[in-house]
Amino acid sequence: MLHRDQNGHEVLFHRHPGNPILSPSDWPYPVNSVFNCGATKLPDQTTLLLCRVEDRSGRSHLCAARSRDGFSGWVIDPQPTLLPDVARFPEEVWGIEDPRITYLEELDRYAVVYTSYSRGGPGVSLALTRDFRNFERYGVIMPPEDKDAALLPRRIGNCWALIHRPVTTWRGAHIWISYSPDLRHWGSHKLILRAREGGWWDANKIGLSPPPIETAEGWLMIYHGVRQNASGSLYRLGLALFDSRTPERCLLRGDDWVFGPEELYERQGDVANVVFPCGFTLAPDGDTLNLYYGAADTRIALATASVRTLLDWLHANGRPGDDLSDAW
Ligand code: BMA
Repeated sequence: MLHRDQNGHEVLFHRHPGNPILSPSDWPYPVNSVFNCGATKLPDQTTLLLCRVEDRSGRSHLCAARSRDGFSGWVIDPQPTLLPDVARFPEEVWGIEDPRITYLEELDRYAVVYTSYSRGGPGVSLALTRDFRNFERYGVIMPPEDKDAALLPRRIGNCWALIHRPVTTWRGAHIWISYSPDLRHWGSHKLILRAREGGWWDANKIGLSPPPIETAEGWLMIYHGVRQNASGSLYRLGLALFDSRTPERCLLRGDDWVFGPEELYERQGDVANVVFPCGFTLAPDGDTLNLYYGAADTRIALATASVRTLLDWLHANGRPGDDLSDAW
């Protein structure tokens, strides 16, 4: 059934009535804020969120929360799950942030790709884990300034693929893909989606939100666009679809944003007007998407959508990907 909002726009994402589902006061130890979380389903169907937690030093670490139904009864680790390890990884000096989780069947491990906040700016770091208790850290895999990164769940040809967002001086910050045979050595870098210009909602700065979602039609990407205005930054979400065998090829990109801050818990907080998903899970029906997002950099909320409906919307409202031959 088609839902429309009061302005006549099709509603693609439905907020959970229990939002926000996790807040700083839920934490078993003192914290300032809990937000941008990676998400996955464990083998027993428990939902695990790996949450970014900011303490009163201003730095972030990661903490796991587990729930049977994915929205209530959260069991939160009594201590931080993954702390910066500055002695071994000095690039984590100002904290670790915004994890994206991808299960790698070939390795039977979850890959956690996160932002390491170094003196030189944010970079992309990787850790592998089986249980979210012990982590094998790979260190920095993309040097600063780079963030908003996630792995695809399987190799493309012989290589792993990483989506990420380096900052270049060419008209803003765009989304790239890079490939690696071993998760350590990265190359074949390609720009795959560029920020638009001028008055667009996604002008100048875009980034991957949760890891791309594999569908029969290709990789469905939910990305954020950052609009600068007189009151600051406005974070909203858009959709794009990439070829399943050649994920650097954008098949469709929507013009309009599809989800943005509306509710008070998204509009007010440490950083106003931010919805920032870093993770999703799929329901057993294979279609219902649970999107977990940081709301105003303060708390965590959940919105659901139908993957089929998102694809239909892209077919009806999308246009073919840009020619990026002049993007270098
Ligand atoms: C981005 C990231 C996110 C944050 C957002 C809004 O650059 O740092 O972690 O949620 O800004 O502050």
